[in-house]
Amino acid sequence: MDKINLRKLEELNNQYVIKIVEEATQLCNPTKVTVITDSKEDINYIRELALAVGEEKKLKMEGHTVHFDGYYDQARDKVNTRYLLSKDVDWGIKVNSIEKNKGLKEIYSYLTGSMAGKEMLVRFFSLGPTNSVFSLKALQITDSAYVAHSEDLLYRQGYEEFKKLNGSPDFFFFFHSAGRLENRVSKDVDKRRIYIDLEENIVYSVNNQYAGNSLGLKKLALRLAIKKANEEGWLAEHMFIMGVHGPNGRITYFTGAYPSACGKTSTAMIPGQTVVGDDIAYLKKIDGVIMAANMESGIFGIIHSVNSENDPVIYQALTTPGEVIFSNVLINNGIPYWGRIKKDIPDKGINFSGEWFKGKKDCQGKEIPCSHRNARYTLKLNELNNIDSKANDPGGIPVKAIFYGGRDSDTTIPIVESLTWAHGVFLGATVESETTAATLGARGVRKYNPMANLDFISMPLGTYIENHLKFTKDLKVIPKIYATNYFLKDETGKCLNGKMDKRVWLLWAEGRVHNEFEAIETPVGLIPKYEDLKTLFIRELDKDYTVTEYIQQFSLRVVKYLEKMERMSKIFENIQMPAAFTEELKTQAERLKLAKTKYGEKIISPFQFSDR
Ligand code: SPV
Ligand code: MN
Repeated sequence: MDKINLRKLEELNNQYVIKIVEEATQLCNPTKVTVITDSKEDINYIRELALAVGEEKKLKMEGHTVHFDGYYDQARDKVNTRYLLSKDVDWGIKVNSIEKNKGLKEIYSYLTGSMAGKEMLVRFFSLGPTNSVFSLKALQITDSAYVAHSEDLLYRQGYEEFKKLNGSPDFFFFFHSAGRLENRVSKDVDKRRIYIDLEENIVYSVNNQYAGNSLGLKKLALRLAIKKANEEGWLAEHMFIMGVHGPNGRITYFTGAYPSACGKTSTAMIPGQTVVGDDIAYLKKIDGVIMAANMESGIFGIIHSVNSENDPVIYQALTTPGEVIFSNVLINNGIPYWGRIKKDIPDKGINFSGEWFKGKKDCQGKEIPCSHRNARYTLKLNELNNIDSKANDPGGIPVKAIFYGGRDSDTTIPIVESLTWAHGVFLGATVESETTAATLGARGVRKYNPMANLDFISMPLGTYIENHLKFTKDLKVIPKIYATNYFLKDETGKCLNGKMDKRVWLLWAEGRVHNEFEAIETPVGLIPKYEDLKTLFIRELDKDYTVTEYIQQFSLRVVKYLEKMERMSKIFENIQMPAAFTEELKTQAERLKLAKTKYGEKIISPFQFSDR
């Protein structure tokens, strides 16, 4: 390391940081070590480096670049993401782990010499707003300028924040190497490993580039944060945060958890509302109120089917000058294209498979689409014209309602309000999402995903749920909880809702928070009245909402619901869950059975319940 870079490190007055950097340098053998501060020059250096080494290429539009991950490195690698554990754990969920010493030995062997001929970048970030009780410090070492650049767009600078640690080791450390490159993509993907050391707050990631694997601050930091939150009495969630704009300029803040590709970003981006964050939120109780902060400051969003109709705000940002990294899309003549863009897609170009042409097949004879289904865009939230004015508030944002959503074609109604907080926790804990044709494996298989956080829960599930249940203790205002389902279909397979209908669900919930609408009690929770939805559909979407639509969408498919309760009973049978949760499961099933007997029907119209 040269003197200038060494001085930048020394200014932090943190011997732990110095030791980590020294050891990483010895191990990985980079040609050069560059320490990046919060200065404009340093950040611009990263931007330029990503272009100079070819990890990103300039596109026609000012500020736009494209990056490609390897053909086999297009999504989170769940199989090779493992906890380093010194003894077995029983978390009640499948835990992917490796014996700690064995795992360390393996990952160290892959990291040895991994940066030969490359530059090691040392970066400092703040998870959550700076100067805030939410802020966690994160040190990232990587040999990928694309990773370092992406983190610039997605996280807040933390070099100055690190000085405030006063030499303490209380920070997360993410150690990444893309490994050997061929055509600028990781060559040894068979040796891709992501190993998480919860005891030391370190994540090692090697032989990969896809952001979900390589960017320590994203889902890898979430796993460390979930453990830390459990120890300190707060919550780290896979949630958006948004401002819902009610009548007369009123803004009510919501959070919402949805599994990947189930409408989380599109909810946070619904026209007319403002966004605070779209992926990860920290929730803390402050003066008797649940306050939430976005631990990120940008969006790493799925680009498939983003178009001017479905996602006008994002589409606008993706088609105007500004800093945007496109990944794994199709490039033709310096212009990016992707599936369902709703404009003509050229027959050829460069995509994640290299030179692409329409009809190109992979080695298994399967047609390669123009862009990968998990192709993404990365941008700063402040590139968007709907960013909320409190997005960076160090005190966080007061949460008035929480949404949970899955992907379910035949069971759950579009929106329901929980009867109580505990019932809401139950609704969140029993989220299911169906696999789509675009994900690996069979179509329509239901996957259970509590709080949409299953992949990241780094502790016993029962304790995690218990933490949610007791979170309302000493609260002055208890947020309302809603379960949504944007994917309900009729018996012919037709979707029962339009993409924008969620705007009405949000505004109905917003009105409920302010006691403006009555609701109908059903065995699964409180549902909207037809008249209120009719008014809201006209007010928000200028759409005539018919009684037939209401009946189709809000009838209780009671047999299907009971099947879901059965599935849940089976799943939770062998997991140690809090008594309050088990009680909710039991009583909801009982209420459903009672209704089935009382009305003698498989499907019960919402009007039956309102006539009581
Ligand atoms: C998700 O899959 O939930 C994402 C993208 O937000 S990733 O960074 O891959 O986790
Ligand atoms: Mn996510």
